[in-house]
Amino acid sequence: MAEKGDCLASVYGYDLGGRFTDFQPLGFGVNGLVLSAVDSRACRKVAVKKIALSDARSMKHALREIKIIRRLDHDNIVKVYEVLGPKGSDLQGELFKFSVAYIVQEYMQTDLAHLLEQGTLTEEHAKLFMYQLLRGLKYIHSANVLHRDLKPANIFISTEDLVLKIGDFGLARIVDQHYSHKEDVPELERPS
Ligand code: OXW
Repeated sequence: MAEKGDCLASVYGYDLGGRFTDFQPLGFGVNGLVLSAVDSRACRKVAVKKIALSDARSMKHALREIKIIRRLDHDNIVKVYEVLGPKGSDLQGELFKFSVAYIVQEYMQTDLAHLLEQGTLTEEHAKLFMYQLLRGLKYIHSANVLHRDLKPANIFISTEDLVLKIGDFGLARIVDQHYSHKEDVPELERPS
C-alpha cells in the first residue's frame, strides 16, 4: 500500500522526494505531526517529524530543537539520523534559507502511554524501564539539557528487546551551567 502512504504524506504537506515511502501517522508531537516511513536508501523504518520554518518564532523553535538533538547521542535517547530540507535535500547548516525541515529519527515500535493503557506490564518491566529512564535522564542532564516534557507518550519502547528511549525534545532547553538553585534553598537543619 505504498501509494496510500505517499498520498497521506502529501495531504500532510510532507514533501521529501522519492527516497521515503509507506508513510503512516504516529501522532502529534510538540512541533506538529510525526509520520513513520521507510527510508529506501538506508533500508530501514524511520519516524519523520516535519518542522515549519515559516516565521521567526518557529525558526527559533526549530533551531533550538535541532541544536539540542544534535548534541545528544545515547542508548536511551531516540537517535536522530538526519535533518533534511524541502524534497529531502541536505540542509548543511543553512536552515534559515528554507521554509521547512524534516527530522529523520530512529523508529520505535511503541510508546509507554500505549503500553500502560494495555495494562500488561509487570514489576520486572517497571524496574527495567525505570533504570533505563533514569540512565537516559542522567545523560540528558549531564549534557546541560532539560527535557521539560517528560511523559509516557514521549518515552518510546522497543518491545522486542525492551529498550527504552526518551524522545520529543520540542520543549527542551539548554541550561546555563553557572546557574544554581543553591541560594534559594534554605539549609537543612541537622537532626539532633
Ligand atoms: C516512534 C520514533 N515515534 C513521535 C513523536 C511524537 C508523536 C508520535 C511519535 C510512536 C505506535 C501505538 N499506536 C503507533 C515525537 N518512534 C519516534 C516517534 N516519535 N520519534 N518521534 N507508535 C510508534 C511510535 N507511536 N514510534 C504507538 C501505533 C497504536 F506524537 N517526537
